[in-house]
Amino acid sequence: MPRQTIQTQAFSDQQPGTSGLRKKIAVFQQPHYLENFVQSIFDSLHDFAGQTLVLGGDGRYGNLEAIAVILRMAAANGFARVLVGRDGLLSTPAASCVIRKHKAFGGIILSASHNPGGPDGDFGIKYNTGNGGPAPEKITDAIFEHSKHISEYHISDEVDVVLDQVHDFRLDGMRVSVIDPVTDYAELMASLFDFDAIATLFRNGFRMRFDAMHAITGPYATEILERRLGASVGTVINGVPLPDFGGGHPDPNLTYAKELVEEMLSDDAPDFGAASDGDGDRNMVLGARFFVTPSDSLAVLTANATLVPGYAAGLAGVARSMPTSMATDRVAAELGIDCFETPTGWKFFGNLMDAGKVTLCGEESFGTGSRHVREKDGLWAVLFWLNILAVRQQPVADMVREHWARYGRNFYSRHDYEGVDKAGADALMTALRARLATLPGETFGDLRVASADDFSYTDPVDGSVSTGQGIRIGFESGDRIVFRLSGTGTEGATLRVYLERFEADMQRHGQDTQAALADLIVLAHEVAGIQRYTGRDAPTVIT
Ligand code: VG1
Ligand code: CO
Repeated sequence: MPRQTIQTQAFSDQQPGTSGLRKKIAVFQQPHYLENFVQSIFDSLHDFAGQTLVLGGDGRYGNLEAIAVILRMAAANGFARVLVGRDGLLSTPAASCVIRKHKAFGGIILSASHNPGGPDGDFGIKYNTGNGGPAPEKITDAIFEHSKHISEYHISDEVDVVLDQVHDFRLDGMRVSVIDPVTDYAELMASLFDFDAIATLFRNGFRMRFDAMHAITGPYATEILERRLGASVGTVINGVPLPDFGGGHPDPNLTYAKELVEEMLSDDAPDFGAASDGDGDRNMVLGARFFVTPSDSLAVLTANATLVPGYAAGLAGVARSMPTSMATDRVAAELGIDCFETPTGWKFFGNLMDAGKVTLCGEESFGTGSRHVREKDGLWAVLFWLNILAVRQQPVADMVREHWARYGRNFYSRHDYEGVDKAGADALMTALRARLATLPGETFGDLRVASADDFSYTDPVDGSVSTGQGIRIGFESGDRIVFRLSGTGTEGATLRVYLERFEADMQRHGQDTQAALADLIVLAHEVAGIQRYTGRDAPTVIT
């Protein structure tokens, strides 16, 4: 067989505990860098000879070149078959779907999610296991260990890789099946949602805008929304995946999805708007002149799940990440189902789903998902909303206001301080941690601290413990402030401050969110010394 074993020197700098590698593309372009990481993945897996691997990415700069290298390495390492998306494309949730449907051994997804792409942008790679979900810490830690000691990798010399058409070919004895990236995923969606009801909604004049932000969801949204559900052509904007995402930042929030937000706030706004991120696992939804916070979105989906065919039998339970607002908790309590609170990041939900403990889960960062795959799923959430809207025949804003009237409203906002000095951000967290024991009982204006801790989570399924997951300060009023540092940024540090206030009084539901949280925002600055440690007096992004 024409293959080589290349001598290499380890220099992978993956952070232990993170589910993949996310770096500037220039870092990935160093000789042997990608190869080292891929070989470290393969070296961490057992008994995959003769098995199938799934492979695809979000189409960003460097995607196709990396796919070709990984195919050659998969062949040289003994995989029997690779399922790869046409043009090297697969959204993160579609990769999860394909792994599960075809009972693959695992999958490699190339993406840095919402981080910018292009020659100066970021690149990323992650491994998902046979359940379709992100590799658990056991595997990511093994990958990290291997990457520190790796001395050689295996790669085939065959370079004939044709990915622009659906077909099968042989690469050094390994079968490569180029699949349509959308088909399996679209079928799964059709099995969960009432496509006829949604199609009728569109036929009756319901208007929607979906901003794919020149990232991976364009082909998925165009096929499902426009072709299968009959939404008018042009419903999907920025629908062609571009290597640099058109110079944009494919993070579906009020700052970066500007074009969509402007239209949705205008007088002539469509009935429904949505956007997705770089790799298609997150979503933002809006009604006409109405923004739905991701935390409220999870609560609304939970409350209305039985209106959707795939969830008509009810939910086993729900889960939210710790910084996500507690709106869903009250819905779960009323439904009499469990609501789990997990650390930030999707992998914690996977165990709960595999064990059948939860059906829906979500994060405040626009990530929502369910047991249908083992990743969060942007377009799935959009279809869930459409299905509910088709049944309830109500504007988005009315539906959410009704929800608040029934369950109360959680005013909620996340303030991000992006690209701050790492040392300063670390010092801020260290200083906060040092005060945890003495904070309870302290008063700030009208607010008295009831509890303060650094969130730690014991997985109810496998008993593993994750510590240092974010500082939460709870007040006697029920208000809450959470501080944590981002684990996904590649420049400096990002401080995230999460603010939450429950409001049962209907009269105050109409209030502006930032105004409703004003005293908590001031307090967050005071208690953490944000300006002192970061030099910033205002956040970069407010959600
Ligand atoms: C952010 C979000 C988190 C999300 C993660 C991955 O992490 O806060 O909720 O799971 O991104 O999202 P962090 O550590 O920067 O706060 V993505 O779309 O990579 O898929
Ligand atoms: Co993402």
